[in-house]
Amino acid sequence: MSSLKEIHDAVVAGNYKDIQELVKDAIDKGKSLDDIINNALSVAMIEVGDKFGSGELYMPDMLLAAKAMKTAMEYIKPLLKGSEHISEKGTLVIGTVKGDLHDIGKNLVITMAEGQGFKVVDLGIDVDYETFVKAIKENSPDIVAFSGLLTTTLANIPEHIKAIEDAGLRDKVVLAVGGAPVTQHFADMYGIEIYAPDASAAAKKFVETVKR
Ligand code: B12
Repeated sequence: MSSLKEIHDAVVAGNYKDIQELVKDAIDKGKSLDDIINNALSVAMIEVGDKFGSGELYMPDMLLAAKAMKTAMEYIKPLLKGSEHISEKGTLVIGTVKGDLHDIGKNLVITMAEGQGFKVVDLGIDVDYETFVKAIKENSPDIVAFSGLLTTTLANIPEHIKAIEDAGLRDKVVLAVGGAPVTQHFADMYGIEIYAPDASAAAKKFVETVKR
């Protein structure tokens, strides 16, 4: 079995105990970190979601898969920082939108942005409008990013933007949005400058934005 397939299967099975060993093994066999993240770990989480949606897996399975993913990233994160070349620095404020507790995708975006030399202010999950506004005032970020996985809570995005506008901060930051149900069309609808379907593409767009 290929090492990527083994990592993928371990995440789907929620096998957080062996995951770091499998990741180490894949790296030893010459797999790139990008390959491991995008073609094994992320793909596995999408599969878990699909299986949850179809009733093949249950909530405890999802939690175990999430734990396996996090455990893998704990191993990968320090390696990523050392290996990526630092092209440009900027500040990113990021949080999962109000009402939403998903943070795996957000944390991946953070890892990739840090790998590109960004200073990241992580506001965590279930972040309310005022917390974003306060963080912008305190950190003067180049980019403010919303992560959202639930269609219900993504409906709060206009309120998030309105709070930033009301505080007179909208023209001081570039906004970004992402998460499984988010599309380019969604971003365009609310005048959000950056959308990316995955963490690598997100980090690339962040770098392009601060270069301008
Ligand atoms: C793991 C998981 C959980 C875990 C979360 C653990 C954690 N710490 O995050 C737990 C078990 C807690 C959970 C709970 C729930 N979940 Co859930 N969950 C998932 C699952 C399986 C995977 C999400 C994930 O981590 N994906 C992997 C990461 C890497 O992908 P990602 O998040 O999309 O992020 C990538 C990109 O989107 C992008 N990105 C992400 N953020 C950003 C931000 C920016 C700025 C940019 C540019 C890019 C970007 O880059 C990331 C990396 O490549 C999804 C299924 C799915 N297909 O998404 C369901 C899913 C999102 N959950 C769902 C549901 C319904 C729930 C619950 C309501 C279940 C319940 N009945 O209680 C609760 C909600 C709790 C709450 N209030 O938030 C539904 C949502 C349906 C919908 N359309 O709204 C899904 C789609 C499952 C399904 N098929 O039904 N969940």
